[in-house]
Amino acid sequence: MTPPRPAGSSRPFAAVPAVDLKGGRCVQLVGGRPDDERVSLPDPVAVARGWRERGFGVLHVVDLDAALGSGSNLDLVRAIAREAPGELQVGGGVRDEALAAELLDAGVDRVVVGTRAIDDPDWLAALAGRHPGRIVVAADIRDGEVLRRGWTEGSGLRILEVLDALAELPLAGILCTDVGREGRVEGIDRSGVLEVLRGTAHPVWISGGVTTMDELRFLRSEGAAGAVLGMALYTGSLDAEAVAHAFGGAGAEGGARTDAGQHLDEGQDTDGTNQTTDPARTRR
Ligand code: AMZ
Repeated sequence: MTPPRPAGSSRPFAAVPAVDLKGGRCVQLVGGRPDDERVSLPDPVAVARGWRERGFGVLHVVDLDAALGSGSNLDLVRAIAREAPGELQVGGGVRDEALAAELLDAGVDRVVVGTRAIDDPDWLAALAGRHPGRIVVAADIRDGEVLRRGWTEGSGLRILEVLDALAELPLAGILCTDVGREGRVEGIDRSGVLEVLRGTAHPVWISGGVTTMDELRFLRSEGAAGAVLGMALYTGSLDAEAVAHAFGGAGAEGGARTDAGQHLDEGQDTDGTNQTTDPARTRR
């Protein structure tokens, strides 16, 4: 097993807006439940472009229909890669190598794989071996158990055992979403996050409930590769420009780390933007 990362790692950190696709729209769900849709925007490509324009170097796109087995938004993913260029990670419904390869060919930097990665370790090892540094495993959890199939089923596996099993693979990293916190804008479970960060030497993106600049500073100082931001950005709880300025520029791999955020105080975190003209802020 590879040694866990030391606390205070200087690995670059990126705050990464989520663009979750469902029925051709950009949505935000609570706890990943399709019946609890709080944000629904008609033009995901415009939303993605909006995040780029605000200064986010990395975007995280999830095809929720594909993750839930109810359809595909692949054309939209391709359009985002083409029309909102920049560092991009994409997941949801990647259950065969052909789709992973197609996404990489379309300009996606990292492909996120959940269900099949958990169900089929041999397939994952082959995939990671063929695309070293390009595959992220989604180890999304509720009460420490790793979930599968659009978070509708448990796997019976605990997060730390999954992290151990992944230690030797040439992955781009691990995405860990705290499903019980996703969409609630109530903050992260810091001790749970630390357990995950200390349980693996792979880069880790944390997702689910990230709500404040202080949490972003915490995740950066504890050595996370990034934080995927959803509801807090879409509802304006987190100020997009302040986040992008402080944490948006560094790619997960090798981008220049910006420390500008350390010069902002909490008062500055929430001012200075025109939220009404931003398509990504429009709630419908
Ligand atoms: O919101 C959900 N119900 C949901 C979601 N956002 N279910 C899965 N996912 C994401 C995971 C990961 O990025 O966080 O889909 C990806 C994994 O999909 P799959 O199909 O490989 O398990």
